[in-house]
Amino acid sequence: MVNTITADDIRERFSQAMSAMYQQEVPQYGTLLELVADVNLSVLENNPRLHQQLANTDELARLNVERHGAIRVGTAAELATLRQIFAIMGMFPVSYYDLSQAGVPVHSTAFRPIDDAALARNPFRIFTSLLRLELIENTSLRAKAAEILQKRDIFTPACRQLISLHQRNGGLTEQQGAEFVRQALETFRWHREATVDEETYHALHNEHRLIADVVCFPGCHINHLTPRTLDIDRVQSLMPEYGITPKVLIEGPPRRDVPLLLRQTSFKALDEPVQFKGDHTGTHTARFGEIEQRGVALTPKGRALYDQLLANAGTGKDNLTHQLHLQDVFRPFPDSEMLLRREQLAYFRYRLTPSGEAHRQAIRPGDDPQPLIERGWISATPIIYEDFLPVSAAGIFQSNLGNETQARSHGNASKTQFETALGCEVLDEFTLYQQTEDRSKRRCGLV
Ligand code: OOG
Ligand code: NI
Repeated sequence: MVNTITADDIRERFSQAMSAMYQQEVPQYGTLLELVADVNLSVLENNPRLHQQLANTDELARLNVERHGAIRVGTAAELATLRQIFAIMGMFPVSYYDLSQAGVPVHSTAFRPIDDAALARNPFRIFTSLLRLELIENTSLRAKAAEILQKRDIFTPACRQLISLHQRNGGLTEQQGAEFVRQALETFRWHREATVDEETYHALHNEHRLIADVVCFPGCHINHLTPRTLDIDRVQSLMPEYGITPKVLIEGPPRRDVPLLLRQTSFKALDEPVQFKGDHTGTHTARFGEIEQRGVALTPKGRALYDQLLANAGTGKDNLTHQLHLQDVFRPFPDSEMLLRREQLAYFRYRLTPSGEAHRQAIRPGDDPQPLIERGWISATPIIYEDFLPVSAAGIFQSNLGNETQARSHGNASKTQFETALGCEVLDEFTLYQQTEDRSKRRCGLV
């Protein structure tokens, strides 16, 4: 095909277009981007070792473009079409998250790039939730919600045509790619005109605020777009100075010398004017802001320890008490790259240094990397966690649903049901990290 545009290029353009649109829709997001950029710059200035490490691992360039967004859809067909759209952008479903345990009637996956080069270029991710209508207890309301969802098409006709064109031709031209980005973006735009009357909105809202959010609008509006910071504690404490009110607690692990997994915080959802059918107006809270700090991806062993410690921690009333308590609770978790590596708690990327290159023939498959690292032949850097944490996601959902939403269990996880809706299996995150580590070892001659 002549003049094809790559999936990486389409994703890059789409994430830029999405960020520009969200800045228009939610001006506080622009302020948040400035704050995060300022803090990242000062962290790098004060920490030359981190600066060097990020530069060496191609992480520096991606930092300023790194975002994740979140959307919620209502039907299996919508989810399956999204899978095709994201595939065109080189994003694939990784992991299954059951949020029903936290009283949120959805289950989710994250669409994201999976190979090293694509992640280094632009690791844009979309946390995507599917509403579980079967969890609406009131049967007539459930039927009504299903009927409303059946009637809508959240994709533009041109977007559908470009998806088919991509499937037929195995790619898009530059011009088609640009048009695809424009058309796909429409699905994620905020619409102040609801598709239902005020009464229906309130009936669905009373069942669960999230149900109204998914069912009552003509698209699946992006509900937040999250930049990545290198110091989340600093951003959280500076937010009020920038006119932003953060949620009380930072979710996830405590601050560490070697950051683990993912830490997140958000600011409250906005009250936005809505026009209902039949000429009534009201408000809806949908969109909010979030920031995150990413750390090393944990192995199943590391993750089990993390989950166990976090379960013991509970939640504190204010962030300072909570963080100090978490620091205490996490003491058994080793906090040096060397120990995390030796105890196989986290994944690392191995590289030959220039002197390692010179001694390549002395390195044998099966060699213990540790002495080679000490000799300066091999460097090992943490593999960044690219996924999400269900407990953290639940905390983010909850804080933006209003704290009146108490946790209630909604039955069993239903991964198979989710995959049927999606039209394929979700990828296993641990397998992906293990493959990345193994590939890097192979390049060094260690396996
Ligand atoms: C998604 C919340 C989860 C995260 O970063 O964990 C999430 C939503 O509210 O739709 O985005
Ligand atoms: Ni998020």
